Amino acid sequence: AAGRGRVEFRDVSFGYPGAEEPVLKDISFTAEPGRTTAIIGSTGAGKTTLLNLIPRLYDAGGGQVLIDGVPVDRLTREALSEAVAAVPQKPYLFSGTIASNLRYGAQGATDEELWEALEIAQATDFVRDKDGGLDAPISQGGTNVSGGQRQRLCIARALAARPSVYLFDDSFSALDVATDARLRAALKRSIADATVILVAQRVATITEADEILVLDDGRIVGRGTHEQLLETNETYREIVES
Ligand code: M5T
Ligand code: MG
Repeated sequence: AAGRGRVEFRDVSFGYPGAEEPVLKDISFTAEPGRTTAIIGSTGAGKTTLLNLIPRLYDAGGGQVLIDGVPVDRLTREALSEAVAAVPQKPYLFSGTIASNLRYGAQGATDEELWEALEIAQATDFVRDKDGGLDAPISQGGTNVSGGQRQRLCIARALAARPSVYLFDDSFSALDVATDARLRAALKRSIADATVILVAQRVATITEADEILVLDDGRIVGRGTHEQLLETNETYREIVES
């Protein structure tokens, strides 16, 4: 992975082409390596949009997004895809095999490395149970595996790429509470040095974050730990208590 993976937003604004209202306004924060930064906010607040600016699915309209001090639009596509792995809100699998899906972004990974990624993603059991194991077929869109299995395969794909920055967009939502907890504990051990930015709805996922950003209508309206925000931030209380 390139650099150490410090992600910084400086006064970032963004609006979708053709839309009048910006979706993100004056966004500034730093996500440090070795730390988990959680983003919460109601539906439509701009969480996915914010994450998508990091791998340049879109470019910021104003301000800058930087990785290790370098604006993302000055990094090559290769450097950027080496540095950042994103698990999208609607994780996508391609037609092929489990292995070919996991190697997307990690062409050189050995089978052993793929099994390691699956182990962390809590996906070993169901892959082992599939006819063919790593070579089991996946249909276009991953329609032959469940939503939760799809999520875990996409998490394993991100792990196999060994980036310095992980983006998880609501990536644990289809998992039951116990699997979610095991997965996050395994992640904590195995990617302890990486920068993790995650969007989550489940309170347990958020409370462990080192810093939480509360997004409301495209602005950061609060930041801090779970305890700090519970005391100081009305929007946060409404979200976690709903
Ligand atoms: C934020 C609008 C969306 C909403 C706002 C992806 C996308 C979003 N939007 C567009 O106009 N075009 C697009 O392609 O932008 O949307 P978001 O970033 O998807 O919000 P979220 O991730 O916080 O919401 P959710 O439902 O995932 O919790 O006005 O219409
Ligand atoms: Mg979203």
